[in-house]
Amino acid sequence: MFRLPLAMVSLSCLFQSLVASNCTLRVDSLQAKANFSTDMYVGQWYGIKWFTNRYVAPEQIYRDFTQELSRRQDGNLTMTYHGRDPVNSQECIQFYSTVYLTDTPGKFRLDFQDHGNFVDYWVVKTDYTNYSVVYECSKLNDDNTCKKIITWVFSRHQTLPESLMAEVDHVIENLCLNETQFYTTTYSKSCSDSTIAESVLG
Ligand SMILES: *[C@@H]1O[C@H](CO)[C@@H](O)[C@H](O)[C@H]1NC(C)=O
Ligand SMILES: *[C@@H]1O[C@H](CO)[C@@H](O)[C@H](O)[C@H]1NC(C)=O
Ligand SMILES: *[C@@H]1O[C@H](CO)[C@@H](O)[C@H](O)[C@H]1NC(C)=O
Ligand SMILES: *[C@@H]1O[C@H](CO)[C@@H](O)[C@H](O)[C@H]1NC(C)=O
Ligand SMILES: CC(=O)N[C@H]1CO[C@H](CO)[C@@H](O)[C@@H]1O
Repeated sequence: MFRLPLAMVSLSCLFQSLVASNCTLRVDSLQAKANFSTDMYVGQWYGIKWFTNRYVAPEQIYRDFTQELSRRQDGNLTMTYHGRDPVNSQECIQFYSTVYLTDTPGKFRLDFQDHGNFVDYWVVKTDYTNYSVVYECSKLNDDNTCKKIITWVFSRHQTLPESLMAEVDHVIENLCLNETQFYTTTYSKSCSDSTIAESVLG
């Protein structure tokens, strides 16, 4: 779901053309949630739906997908991912990334699996207790539009009430994305039980 083989990237232009056509988002005009509070934002978030303009293989569309942010001693964050591969083993996967604070609250730099591949990880909208919309851009075009986008809609629960989904869809529209092109995350059996998370984070 995250870093795809290069051969697949060439398909991305196909997907790009599906993005709402009369709307262009310049990444440098995008603002993070005003007065963002990292301390209110940390904790577990359930993936509700997500979009990418790159090809995604079926086994990369994880079920039971969560991201959990926790503070490290130096003030930066650790992101713990949990999810279930729906195609192969159906087993839970787990991995980590480091999320660095920047001078702008809400605009993080994510070092995916700590391999030194940094992406912008920007919380554009959240109310902290119910939902969050995150814009992830890993490559810019020359005109400051984003070439490689992942956009996440998260909830503090496995679902999101209709009224909040409407708010979220409005945010998605303002990101020049089309909500009908989002993948929905399904939940069956949690991969992030607190017992698992605790034993791992120790
Ligand atoms: C969103 O995508 C759907 C299905 O691909 C398409 O029918 C619709 O016209 C798109 N909406 C916009 C605003 O581009
Ligand atoms: C598309 O954008 C142009 C220029 O911003 C605007 O005049 C036009 O009304 C837009 N069309 C639609 C269908 O939104
Ligand atoms: C952000 O904080 C400033 C100063 O505390 C306040 O004046 C402003 O209204 C806040 N903005 C939002 C959107 O909450
Ligand atoms: C985060 O990590 C960077 C780079 O190691 C470090 O300079 C910084 O002090 C850390 N803490 C915060 C809050 O940015
Ligand atoms: C609309 C809605 O469901 N809002 C909820 C957001 O989260 C707070 C705290 O859990 C709830 O009290 C609200 O009902």
